[in-house]
Amino acid sequence: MSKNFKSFILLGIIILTLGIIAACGSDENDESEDAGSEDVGKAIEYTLTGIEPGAGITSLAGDALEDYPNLDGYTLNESSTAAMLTSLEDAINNEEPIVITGWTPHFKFAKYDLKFLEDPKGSFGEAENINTITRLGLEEDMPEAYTVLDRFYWEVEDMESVMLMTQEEDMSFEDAASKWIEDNQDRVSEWTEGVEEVDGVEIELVSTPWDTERSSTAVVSEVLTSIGYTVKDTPVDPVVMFQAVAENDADASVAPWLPETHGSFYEKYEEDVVDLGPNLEGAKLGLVVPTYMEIDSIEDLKAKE
Ligand code: PBE
Repeated sequence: MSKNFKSFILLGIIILTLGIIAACGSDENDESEDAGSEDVGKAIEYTLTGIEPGAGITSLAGDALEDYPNLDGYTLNESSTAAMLTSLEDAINNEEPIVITGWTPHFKFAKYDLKFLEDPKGSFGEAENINTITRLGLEEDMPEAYTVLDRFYWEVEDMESVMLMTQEEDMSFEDAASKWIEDNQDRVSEWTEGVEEVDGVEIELVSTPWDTERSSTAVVSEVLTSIGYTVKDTPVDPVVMFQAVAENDADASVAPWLPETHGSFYEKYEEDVVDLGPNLEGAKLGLVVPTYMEIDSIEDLKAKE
């Protein structure tokens, strides 16, 4: 066989092989593109990974299941925030699809690459705030505490920095709050300026168990303690929090998420609490997925067949 002929055959084989590889490759691509949104529902077994049954976001996710016809037949797996975070981490480690009920501020957005799914029907609301509420009569009974609570206002980044200290430096919320106060003396002194000290008066705060509220309540508790209050803080379910303030079992809370998350509880007790407005603006909640998932909107979740 001539050398040229051998080269010719070899070239032929190479071209053929490349052709086959290219064909296989493009087939695979086509399939995975389809799988991108078509199989997400199936792959997650038509289940959204939720958190505690008593959370406001759990009832909003329930609304979303009603609002979106494509979510007909999907279920919300209610468990706990810790269980949701474990499932999220497992899914991310295996690059598997997962849809969680998620919110920010929360460290999961710093730790993982996540995105909110667009919510064209607005089931999860739009701009969400965290408000301060007090019981009726607190202004007359404890004017010093009322003034501090009324002035308490901070930014998303402030709350995040407290939460991050507890995560990354393994600090307690109390220690992280003290550190934040130490680093933000000017801000804190604006809240306490001109407020007279009290002598051990007891004040009862009520809050919820999530990191956001552990952070804010720890900061406010420490500031109230610094002007002489003896502060008691009880974390409870959101509905119980509103009830406690409305029924004078607690003096105040810096934990209500409004207008949407705890809106239905707020409406129930609105007449019996004093709403001091937002202590933080720019919270958000919705359905959240890892960025490697191709879907962008709740409407991209394919209906169960
Ligand atoms: N959260 C965090 C709570 C409030 C704070 C959004 C999980 C909820 O849904 O009630």
